[in-house]
Order: sequence, then structure tokens, then C-alpha cells
Amino acid sequence: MPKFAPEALRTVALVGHGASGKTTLAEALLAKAGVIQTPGSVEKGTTVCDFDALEKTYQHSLNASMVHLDHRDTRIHLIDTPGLPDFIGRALGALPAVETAAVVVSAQNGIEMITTRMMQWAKKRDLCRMIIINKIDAENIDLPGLLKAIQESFGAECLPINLPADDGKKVVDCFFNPAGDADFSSVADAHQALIDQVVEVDEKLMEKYLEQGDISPEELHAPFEQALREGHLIPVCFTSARNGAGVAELLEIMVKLLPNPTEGNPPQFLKGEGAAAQPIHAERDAKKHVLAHVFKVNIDPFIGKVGVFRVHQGTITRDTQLFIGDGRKPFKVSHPYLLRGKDFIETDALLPGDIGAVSKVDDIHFDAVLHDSHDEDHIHLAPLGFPVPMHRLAIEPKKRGDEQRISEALHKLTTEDPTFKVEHTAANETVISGLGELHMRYILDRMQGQYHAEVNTKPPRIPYRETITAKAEGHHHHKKQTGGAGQFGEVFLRIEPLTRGSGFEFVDEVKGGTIPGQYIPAVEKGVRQVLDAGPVAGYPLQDVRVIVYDGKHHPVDSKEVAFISAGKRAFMDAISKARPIVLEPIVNVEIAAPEAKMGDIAGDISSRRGQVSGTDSLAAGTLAIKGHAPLAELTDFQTRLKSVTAGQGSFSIELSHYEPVPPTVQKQLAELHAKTAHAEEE
Ligand SMILES: Nc1nc2c(ncn2[C@@H]2O[C@H](COP(=O)(O)OP(=O)(O)OP(=O)(O)O)[C@@H](O)[C@H]2O)c(=O)[nH]1
Ligand SMILES: [Mg+2]
Repeated sequence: MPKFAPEALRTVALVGHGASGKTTLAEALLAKAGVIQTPGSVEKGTTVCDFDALEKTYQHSLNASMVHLDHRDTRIHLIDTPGLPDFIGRALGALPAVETAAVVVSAQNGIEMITTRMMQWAKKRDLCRMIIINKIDAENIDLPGLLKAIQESFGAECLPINLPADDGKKVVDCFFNPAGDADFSSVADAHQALIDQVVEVDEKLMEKYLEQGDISPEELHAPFEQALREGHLIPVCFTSARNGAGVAELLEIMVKLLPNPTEGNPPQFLKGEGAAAQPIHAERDAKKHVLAHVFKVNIDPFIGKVGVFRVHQGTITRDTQLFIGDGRKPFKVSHPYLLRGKDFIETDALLPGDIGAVSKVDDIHFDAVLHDSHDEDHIHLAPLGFPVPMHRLAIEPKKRGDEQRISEALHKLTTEDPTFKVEHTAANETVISGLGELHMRYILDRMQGQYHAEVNTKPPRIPYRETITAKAEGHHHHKKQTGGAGQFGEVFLRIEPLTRGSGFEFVDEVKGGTIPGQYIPAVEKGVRQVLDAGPVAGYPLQDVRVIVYDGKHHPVDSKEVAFISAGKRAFMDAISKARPIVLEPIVNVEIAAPEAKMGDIAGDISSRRGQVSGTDSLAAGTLAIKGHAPLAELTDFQTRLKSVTAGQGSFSIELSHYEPVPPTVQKQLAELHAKTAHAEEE
């Protein structure tokens, strides 16, 4: 029998900016619950969650790490996530696995880039949210100021559930047992504010409260949970993961107030594909069919492929047969595990709300839905919306003969990381992309350390695109007579520009079978062959609609090849008259830098054909500067930012949209293309 029914489970992701103290806090919680004897430290590389060799080297979490701890009759599944912007994909991936996102904020650094983004991301996924202000032991901190800033940024519903006391050495409860003095603000007022906020979700309770003037914490349990679920309350608590202040209280809050898996908002599943997909809810019932979601995949040199999943419905035991997504071949679970950092703990059963793992299942992949019935296929989770990796590097093997090893390593790394991509460009480069310089360094370190695959790197060519700006007609008549049977096919088509980002559309408007139905796919195939290399500078062509409306065929000589060729030539004919242009990627840039450098940075951005659109203040003295610029202009921005801010600045970019390049740039690109094309012909 499983020890913990779903009602006795809690699932919490510790999220928030890098170095806010999430891993240290997980350590303090594990120690408080008696899972470990003494808390380890990030500095010494002795924490449960940062067990990977590179995490110890970088002194930052680089992947989501699972632990569980039992407190009284409750089991808490904690996910410690990375907070550096470069590794944020792995934190985002963990959000659908939990009911509650606990956003950890450093008392020293205040609200940072990932604080704000995590508050938004967690809201978008309908998670219950709480804020943990950590490092209350630190010197020179302004806790009342930070609390105020949090309420200004994230709303008046951010209310303290306890307050620091005794100069940050302990906290006083403002909810269950509001007695004692805090370092700032009044405990009684904080209590009042919480109750006022909570009763607002329940009219009957509100009446009772108005009559009686107070209400017992027991009666508030259900409305508290409702207020969390509806985003009507975001409790704020205080901790020091270093001296232990507020840690026992945090455990109590998790057990007594956070939603269990049958409460909270259900995860956002969809059944069906594309626009026809219908939202469905997992029923958090241990007796129903299994529905679980894989939110992390790890390839371990010793254990092999590990899939980490959250059970949303049903029960997984050793005998359970699970299908992966729409796959037809089930696998037998055999060894269901719970995880504790690097340790695998075999268990009998995983219930709704449990976070478990299986190993050595080849087909398992990130974001897969696991289920035990054919009725449950075509189910997937609402897309997570990962940032598009824009930090690109072209790589080539250091040693000849290493190609195979490198390609295997890259394949494994992309399996693990939704924000790491590999492409082979039209320019015949292997380009890897990630979220930032550190992300790329991590990938190269993994390739070298784990897979012994060494590569040289250089800046890649910019992923330009081409499109057309006018409608045009195209025609080609393909005829070949070589001895026996000939080849014959004729195509008339029209092309027109589509709105930016729509891609490519092929429309068949042929009437009366002038091109017989069976040859239309051949025409489309020919047309598509042109898309890879546009006419101006050889970049992929996009945002074009091709309408084939007429043609001719021959009962004997018409063949597939003839229509492929006619489709291709007719399309090329049309493009040449449709004023083709080159488009360049424009990226959103977000820069964190000291306030005093704002002017320099804004100036630098505009000198790169970019624009600053706004600023947000982060911690005291730092600004988040937002804007956009062409990717092509940012090649050396990292170096420049480092020198302007004396190493204090950081930035992230993500794809915004494509825009036409200035005519001078188009001319250069076209000349370059003509030269290389010419060289290849010779
Ligand atoms: N003074 C003080 N330092 C702390 C506290 N908690 C953590 N630290 C220190 O802050 C630094 C960062 O702590 P981590 O636990 O690695 O922070 P994190 O949020 O896990 O960071 P990422 O893994 O990069 O997201 C370490 O040097 C910790 O020792 C605290 O409560 N007080
Ligand atoms: Mg960490």
C-alpha cells in the first residue's frame, strides 16, 4: 500500500532568479525534515540537488532536481530549479509538474529578471503562487522596502504570512498564531489583512466574519486554498536558508496551506491536434486510467536514459504497461522510482501528485504524455512556450573522424534540453543554439567531459530569410523527347505575399483536370524544392502562397518528373517578377545593467539599428533595459556589454520577428551569394 494518498501530497517548485538561495533552501528543508543530518552547501559542492559535476564547478543549478521529504503525515515533492536565465528552459519545464510555484527572492538583490518572469509564467500555467524572501540574515538589506516593491510589482494580494523578528534570526507567524513583535510592521495588521483577503472569496464566510469580527484558521483552510488557486492571494514568507530562520515555518505552511493534488488548478491538457484540440482535465483519482507527463529527460552515462514524470491521474505500479504519447508499443514500468537528487529510490506505487522516474526506456521523450489506454492517446499538455534560442555558434570537429561521436552527443543533448537546438544550415554549417553564452559553454563542457567530443567554434551566418513583395504569374512548359517515351508537363501558377510569419501555402485551383489530380503532389514537390534557397541571396523563402490554376498534360508522356520540373520552373519564373527581398531576424533584447550605464547602453543599441522600448527597475541601482535590434548587429554585443558595465551586465535575446534588411545590406548579401555560387560552379 502506498504510504501517502494524494490528499497527503504537496508539490512545490522552487523557482526564482539565480543565487536567490533555492538549492540552499531545499537543503535546509531536507535537514529540518530529517532526510539529511546536516545541510550541505553550494560552495562546498555538497548539496543534494546540485549533484552534477558541472553544477559544482559553476556553483549554480543547471537542471531541475527532485527531492521529497515527509513532514508529519504529509509528503512534499520539491523541485529545485535553475534560476540563471540561460538555464530557464529546465525551470519552465518543471512548472506543469506542480500545484505551487514558490518564487524565491533574494533579500539582497530584490526583484530580478527571472523573479518577474517566473511570476508571469506561473500565472499563465494557473499555478498557485507564493513568494519566499530568503537571505533575511544578510547585512544591509531593506526588507520593508522589498515587501513594498513586491506589492507594487505583483499586486496588493502579496501579503506576508509571517514577518522577520529578532533581527532576522527568526520569524513570527501572522496567520495561525499572530503574537509577538516583528522587525518591522505590525503582526496584528498583517493577520487582519490576510483574513480580509481570504474571506473575500466566500460570501457566507464574509458575513460571518463581519458579524463575529474574527474567524478560526481551520475555517479558513478551504477559502485560503481557493484564494491561492484564483490568484486572489499570494502569500509572502521570510527565510534564511543559512541560519534556519523561517524554515520550520515554511514546512508548516506547505503542509497546512498549500494545495494537495486534488485541489489547485488542474493541469492544462489538450486532446486532439492543432485548432481542433479540446481542453481536457485529468481527474486526480488514483483509480482511473494513468495519465502522467514527462517533464525532464536525462541521459546518464551509467544509468542510461531517465524519464522524470508527474502522475496526474491513476496509479503506476511495477506491473503497469505504459504507452508513450501516440506510440503503439507499451513498456512495462518494472522499476518505478522516486528521486532524491542523484539517488533513485524504488517504490511500489506512484499516485496522482507523485513525481517519479523510469530508466532505460528508449522512446521516452521530453513533454511526452504517458498513459495506459488507447482511449488516452492524442493527449498532450498545452504548449509550454519556451524562449527561442538565439545564441548561435557554428561548430566543426577538432579532429577528423569525430563527426559521428559529435552528432551522437548533440542528439543526446537536444533530447534533454528544450532550449538547445542543432541545425545544419543551407550554408553547410552545423549550428548549435542556446539561450546565452553560459548555456553554450555548458553544452561544450558536456560534449567534451561526458562524450569526449571536441569542437572548434565560430560565429555562424545569420539566419536570413527571403520573401516576395508583389503578386506575380509564373509559367513553365516542360518537354523532353529522348528516344522512346517523352516527358511532358505544363504549369500555370500565381504567387502572392503572405503576412509575416505565415510560412508557405500551396493551393490547388486547377479546374477540369488540365493537370490531373495525381500530378498535383508532383507540382507541389517541385515548388517546394525552390523554398530552400531563395533567388536573391540563397536563403530560405517564406510567407508565400502559390496557387496552381492551370496546365496541360499528355496522356502518354506526362510523368511525375515532368510536373516536378514544370512546378519548380514556373515558381522560379513567378518569383523573379515578384520583387523578392531579404528578411533579417529581429530579436527582443533584455539587458540587466547598473542604472548609471543606461545612457551608454541605449546609445550602443541605437548604433546597432536597434531601439530601446522601456526600462524596469530591478534591485536597487540596476535596471532591466528592454528593446529590439537586428540579430546581425549583435555579434559582438556580449563583449561590448562586458566592457561598458565592467562585467556587471547580462543580457538575453529571443526571436521577435523578421523584417526586410536595408537595401545596402541586401546588395552585399546578394553579391556574396553570387560570388559563392559562381565559385561552386567552377
Ligand atoms: N546570507 C545568506 N546566503 C545564502 C542564503 N541562502 C543561500 N545563500 C547563499 O547564496 C548563494 C546562492 O545560493 P544557491 O542556493 O546556490 O542559490 P540558487 O537559487 O539555488 O541559485 P541557482 O541554482 O543559480 O538558481 C550561495 O552562496 C549560498 O550560500 C541565506 O539565507 N543567507
Ligand atoms: Mg540552485
